[in-house]
Amino acid sequence: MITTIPLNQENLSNLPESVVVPKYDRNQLQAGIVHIGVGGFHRSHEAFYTDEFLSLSQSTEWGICGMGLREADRKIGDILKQQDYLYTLMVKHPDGRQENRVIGSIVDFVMACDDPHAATDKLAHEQTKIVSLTITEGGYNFNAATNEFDFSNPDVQYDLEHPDTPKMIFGFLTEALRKRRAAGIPAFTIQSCDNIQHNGDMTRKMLLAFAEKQDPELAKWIAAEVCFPNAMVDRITPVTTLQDISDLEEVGVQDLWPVTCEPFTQWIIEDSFSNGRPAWETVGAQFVTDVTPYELMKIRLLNAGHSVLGLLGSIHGHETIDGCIADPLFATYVRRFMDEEATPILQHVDGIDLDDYKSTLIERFGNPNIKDNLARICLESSSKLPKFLIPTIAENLAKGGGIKFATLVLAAWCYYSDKGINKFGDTLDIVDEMKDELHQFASKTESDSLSFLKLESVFGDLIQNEAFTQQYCYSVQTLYQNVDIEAQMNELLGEGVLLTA
Ligand code: CS2
Repeated sequence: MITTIPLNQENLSNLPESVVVPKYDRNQLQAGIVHIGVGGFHRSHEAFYTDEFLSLSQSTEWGICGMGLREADRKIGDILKQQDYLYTLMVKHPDGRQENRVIGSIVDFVMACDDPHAATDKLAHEQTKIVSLTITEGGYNFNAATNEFDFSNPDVQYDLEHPDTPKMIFGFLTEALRKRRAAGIPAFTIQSCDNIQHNGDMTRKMLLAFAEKQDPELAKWIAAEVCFPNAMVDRITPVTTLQDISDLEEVGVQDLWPVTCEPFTQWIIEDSFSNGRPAWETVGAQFVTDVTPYELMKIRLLNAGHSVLGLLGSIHGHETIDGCIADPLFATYVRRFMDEEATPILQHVDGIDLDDYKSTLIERFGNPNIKDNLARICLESSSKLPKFLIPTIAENLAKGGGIKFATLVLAAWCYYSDKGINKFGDTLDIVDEMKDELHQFASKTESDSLSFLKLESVFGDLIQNEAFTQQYCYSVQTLYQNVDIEAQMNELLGEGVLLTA
């Protein structure tokens, strides 16, 4: 019989020897970082790097306080609290090996929506040196049609009028910075960890748009004092399943919400911090002066590759990314998309061989122990595709490059949003803030093939390009006539050898 030990600080020394535990004194840690949006990715990435850093250094200033702005964050906050903010990272190797490591870098959690004053006090505290964010691609309140901050959002309107009881991220950051300026405390760095090209610049632009409307003087101070480093972040982190929880129990650890991830991890950051930072370079992060080529490479190959497999695979009836890669048709399709459409418009990346990078991506996608569900990949596609895939189409159109592989993905997305079923008629679980709008535009496709593309806040002006609309009409009409996505993929690939996993 295996004894299962509940995870908490007191039990750390009783956990099975195979489980790595933090050896540093967590009681001494101050929270130099407040992280907003503690999901799986933060826990497998920044919190992991920081745990590694704390294990190697004598530092006491770089613990992490998690912060939740939305009701949906309560569950993770409560569980972390119950476990003294500890959790297990289960790193799953392709050969079946699994490393279990308890991460100790998170030392506190604040539910900001319960007490906005306390939350902005925490952010404004002089010990807080970095505010990092994983608020998802859609969290930046950016309108793709106008390229500007979206002031029509009711929460933005509320926050503009209620500076001291904000609801959304930009209201919280602005109020906290106002308090810091008033108290003569230096500004914190705002560090985005979302998959957006120039994520730091995007955060800066959005925050300044909001702050200028609310308090132009403060906006000037923010512009001068706050650093927003751009960064490329990478580690595939599937949604935790009940099976993961019981697998960990088999090992002897009772953790109510562990995180699973692949062994690969990468973090490339521009070294621009307002108020100090952990020496993350000592634990594998890379500091560079310009992150542009790295982020383009990652977003346009990995994230876009995921979306290609996610949407085509969902309609075909695949369930996971590794399931797609085990299917030679899908493995070949995604690689051809990468080689023929995404790569030609990428910049040269110093020290990186793009062919190797893509081969590694296919191997990572194929890790049979990372059961990365297509539902996670397709989640919030309306904020992902405008960042991951549509720019590749637009740039290829401008430069005369190929677009057929990516265009079929948009046609598949239309079918997916319209019908919400796969080719067998099974219902797909669609989660998207724009689900209703997507459905509304997609559902007119049978009478107007271009209807879906009229959703300007997602597709921008793609509909104006004739070369694109021709290809799109062909794909969407063929798909609606016969939902045999496989036939269209085969047709686009033409004669050629299929990759085998
Ligand atoms: C995925 C990412 O959300 C998505 O669609 O592509 O979460 C991806 O797994 C990570 O960016 C990997 O670093």
